Amino acid sequence: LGSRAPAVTKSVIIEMFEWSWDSVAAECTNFIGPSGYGFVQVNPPQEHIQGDSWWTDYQAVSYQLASKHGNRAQFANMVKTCHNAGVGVIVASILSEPRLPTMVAVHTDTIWNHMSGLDSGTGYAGSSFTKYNYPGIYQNQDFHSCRHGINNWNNATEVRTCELAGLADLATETEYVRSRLAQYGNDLLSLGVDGLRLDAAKHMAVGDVANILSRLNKKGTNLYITQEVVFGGGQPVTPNQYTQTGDVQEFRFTSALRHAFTHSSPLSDLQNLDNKGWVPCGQANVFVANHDTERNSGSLNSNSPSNTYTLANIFALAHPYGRPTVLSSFSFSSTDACAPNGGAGACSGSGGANGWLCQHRWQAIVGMVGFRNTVGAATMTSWTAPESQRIAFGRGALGFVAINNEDSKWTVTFKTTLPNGSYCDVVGGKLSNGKCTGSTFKVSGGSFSATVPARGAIAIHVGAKHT
Ligand code: LM2
Ligand code: CA
Repeated sequence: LGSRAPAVTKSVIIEMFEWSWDSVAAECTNFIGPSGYGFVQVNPPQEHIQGDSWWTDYQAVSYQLASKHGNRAQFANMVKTCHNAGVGVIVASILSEPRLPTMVAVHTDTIWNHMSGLDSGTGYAGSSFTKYNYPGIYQNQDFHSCRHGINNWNNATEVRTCELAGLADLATETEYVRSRLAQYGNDLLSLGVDGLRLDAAKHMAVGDVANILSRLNKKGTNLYITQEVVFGGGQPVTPNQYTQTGDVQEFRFTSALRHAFTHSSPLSDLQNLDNKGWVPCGQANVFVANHDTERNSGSLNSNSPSNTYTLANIFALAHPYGRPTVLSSFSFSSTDACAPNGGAGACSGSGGANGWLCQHRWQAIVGMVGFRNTVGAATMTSWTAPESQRIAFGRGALGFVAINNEDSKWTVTFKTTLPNGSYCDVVGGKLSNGKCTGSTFKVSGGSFSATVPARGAIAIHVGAKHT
């Protein structure tokens, strides 16, 4: 890597779905920081209903930081540990960008739209509640008067004031609710949280979101906001309406990848994603799958055939559109099933352990994180798609990727603007102590020859180049 290489920025988020705070902290230190991820997104940390399903944490009952993932001290320790991640770990032995800072920023999934759906109960930390009455926090008048589910998604008022999945819907236009939600947000920020994923943002008016954000202490400095606004064809509430309050999760990207990688549409249609009417490139937060879509057929998931889940992740990390989130989740036989080991996430080597999938450790994925960190904002170059399910492109003179979503291997000579030299394929291996553990490709005079495996990919970049 020459001295004129651009400054590396770490842009990739991992959604650490259902990981406990202690296990996220350990993983930040052991792997996430040193391997080049920039951010972790963790589950909602506030007190929630009791129960055996993973989704109990989406039913808030108080703002105590006391959840099945850990208590306040553990949450604070996680943020601190991730901020200090990797200190003392030998970076070069894990990836090939030793100049990277190892700090990992922490984003918190944040529920501002609703409280719980149960009629009554006792929360995880002992708080009693009934629906519409959370003692000391909210009472009847703090909830919208539409006390039933959303029936008509073509009516913006219903989408914003009726009940998503029967969850008590907060009157986010009122002074008291806004101030209480901002107080919760500020509590998270006081513990060092760097960003918020606004759960169910679609179900809050943009003006309400803007108002609450304006009350946050860190607003305008370093706070990252990504908003969950699920696109629905023909609906009046759209993802693009939320760009004034932060990044927006672009679910059309998720479904386009599902269609393309399952051969329902040409992969080659995904060259330019800026002209599709989606959230603008600089504000889109994109993913192959999140915790909802991996369960509801909205996306590919780790059970998808023919390596398509991994190939789609390679695509998402290689393509310049949006800021990618990699899901790190667990295998499940029923969609409600809670996480293994009481949420104590665990990985092993380049894979998972105890039912945890540890997608963030898969070589193809972590290798592409290094690719993305290296290519930064470089424009797409040298696009080629000789067949609809075979694509390749460069990112300026910094990286090149080829994806073969066919059942037979693809032997080809690629044109590239990469400088001459020997490059390590980061999909199949890594450069470790100057040796590539996978295939090496030799660029000479603006081209290189390769055989891309059936349902496979190769990727090379100047950060993993033999000297
Ligand atoms: C989200 N984004 O807007 C989360 O990404 C999603 O995971 C949440 O649903 C949802 N919004 C509410 O925050 C999950 C889960 C649902 C579950 C809710 C609430 O996908 O299945 O709903 O959390 O825990 C469950 C029951 C549902 C019931 C509801 C209320 O599955 O049948 O509805 O609780 O008791 C009557
Ligand atoms: Ca609402």
